[in-house]
Amino acid sequence: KPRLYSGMQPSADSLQIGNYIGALMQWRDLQEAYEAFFSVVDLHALTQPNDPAELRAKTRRTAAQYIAAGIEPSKSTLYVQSHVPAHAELAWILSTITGFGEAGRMTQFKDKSQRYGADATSVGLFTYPVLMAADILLYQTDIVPVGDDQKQHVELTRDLAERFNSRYGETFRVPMPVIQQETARIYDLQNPTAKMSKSAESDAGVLWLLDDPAVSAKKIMRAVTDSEGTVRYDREAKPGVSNLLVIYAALTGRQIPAIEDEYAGRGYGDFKKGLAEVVVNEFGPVRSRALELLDDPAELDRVLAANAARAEAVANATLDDVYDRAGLLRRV
Ligand code: AQP
Repeated sequence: KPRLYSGMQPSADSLQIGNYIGALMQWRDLQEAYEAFFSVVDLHALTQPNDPAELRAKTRRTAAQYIAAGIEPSKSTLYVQSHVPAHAELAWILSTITGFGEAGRMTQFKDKSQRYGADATSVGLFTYPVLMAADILLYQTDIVPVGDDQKQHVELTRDLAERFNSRYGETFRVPMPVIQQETARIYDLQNPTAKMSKSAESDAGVLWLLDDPAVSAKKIMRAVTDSEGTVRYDREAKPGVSNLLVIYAALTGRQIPAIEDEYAGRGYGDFKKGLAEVVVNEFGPVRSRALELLDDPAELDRVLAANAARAEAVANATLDDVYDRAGLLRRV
């Protein structure tokens, strides 16, 4: 089977519906046809300020939500990035073949460093894409399903793989990014031209996977719309309603025109009630399964340890080859 790699940062207590629709639902479908590696990228999360106890909790919570959303740890390799030391080790090697100017062109770094300010911008934030390249290349990955915003990082990964291969001989498989559809992009309910995000300033427009169903329903009823009153997809003129239609369609597997027809001549209130029901029905079981898993952290940790061992076997084989080719004297 071809290999697939993807991951998410444990940057909040709960994932949001954009992570679910844009990533988890696709991962769940892809895990049948691919040998998949899904990581909770805690080393990446360290590039933002973190409370240590909270980071640990968020890491477990993120893993529990992967499983609750249908990622099967017996089928896919679901592990915590820092459990496999090869990630940090390969990142170092790759950093030695990454140009300073090349890394400086990464738009996510430019955006984030501007947002954080000079004092909070670390070297780790700068080399984030190199660590991401290491994540992907360690597993001889064929495809990387990512959002549009990560495309540049996967391009860098490909460049680094090709550079290493031409300098030291064929070592890495060169991965392809699989960019998710625009219809899989979810926007903030209160600010529907901004991407819904775990780190949004206000949580009024964020639908959390682990929110109480009543809270999710209330957020949907309060979502920003427009004064036209027609349930119709038009991303430019009606970003709020269009976003709700995309969520509705993604969670039900229905086409947007069919949903528009169903709500033709009815107001936004009815439409929002319908969507709230869809969201609560979809998330209810995911939420209770995640909470159940979190009730037994020892068992969850055991699953993660077993999966890390599987990941490590693949990662270490690549790293060994890399060290050897790069000319590092091997310990006997
Ligand atoms: N709004 C979104 N719509 C569709 N997909 C989304 N993803 C995130 N937000 C949306 C996808 O979820 C995965 C999460 O990746 P990440 O945790 O590395 O960080 P991110 O993309 O930056 O997601 P967040 O939620 O906005 O997190 P923070 O606030 O921590 O940066 C990716 O596959 C992403 O495409």
